[in-house]
Amino acid sequence: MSEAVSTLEGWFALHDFRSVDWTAWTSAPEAERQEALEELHAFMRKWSDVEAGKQGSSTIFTVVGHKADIAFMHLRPTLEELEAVEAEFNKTLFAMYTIQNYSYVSVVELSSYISQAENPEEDPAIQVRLKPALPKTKHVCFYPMNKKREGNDNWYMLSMEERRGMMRSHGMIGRSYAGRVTQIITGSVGFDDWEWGVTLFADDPIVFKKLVYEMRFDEASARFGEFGTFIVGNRMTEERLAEYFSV
Ligand code: 76R
Repeated sequence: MSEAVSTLEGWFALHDFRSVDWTAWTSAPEAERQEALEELHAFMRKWSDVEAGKQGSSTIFTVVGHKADIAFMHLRPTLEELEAVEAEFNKTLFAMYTIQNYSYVSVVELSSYISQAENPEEDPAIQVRLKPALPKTKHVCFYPMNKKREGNDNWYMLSMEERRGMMRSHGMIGRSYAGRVTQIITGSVGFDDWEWGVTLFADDPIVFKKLVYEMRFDEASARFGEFGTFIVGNRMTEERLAEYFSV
């Protein structure tokens, strides 16, 4: 049996994708729409307090295309807290105008292919990656992925050295995008339908296309990458909320 790579786990993650029931929304009384938006504003303020207190992080983005209209990404220290944010939101007036059409449950993961921390609990650089404040970039891209397990292309049958070599090459490509993109890798084996969630943050959406395309030529992705649905969108700010939902 090949050696499993050891991983460090940080905050739990929920990606919560919602479609807006536009027919119900546009025909709702103005006062009700205002109340619903006020609730969402209140949540956004509460979530920034959670982030300031280093008890998690949340971001909202709008999704372009039919897959959803609005998406929430929450990071929290425990699965119970993650459930609580989702349940609290579900009880709002605003949530009644939404339909949850996709969600993804995972946990922030750092693997040890490239570097191994001596004492991760005490290492501030590791801790900030395991418990990150979500970047406030203009755009977000999310997709789930697997490493292939088929015939000669079985990632899980490779030796540690072979996998490490490929992850090194993968990391080098990633690093050439430093400053233009931030990736958060969340592991979801045992939690959701794919093995990882990939969430990318950038101010220029073309960077998502270039990075993902360049990686397709790299062995770790070319031979072993299997991808789910891609979702891309624009960060929602308190200022943009009124405009997006105005009727
Ligand atoms: O964490 C590190 O910085 C070390 C190097 C590194 C690892 C171990 C790294 C760097 N990644 C790692 C692990 Mn990654 N990553 C993806 C995708 O679309 C595709 O083809 C793949 C989707 C992107 C775009 C991306 C970007 N990475 C992983 C893993 C876990 C694999 C495992 O354990 O088997 C997956 C699934 C994955 C997928 N990667 C980077 C990036 C970028 C931009 C970097 C550089 C990060 C930096 O240096 O800041």
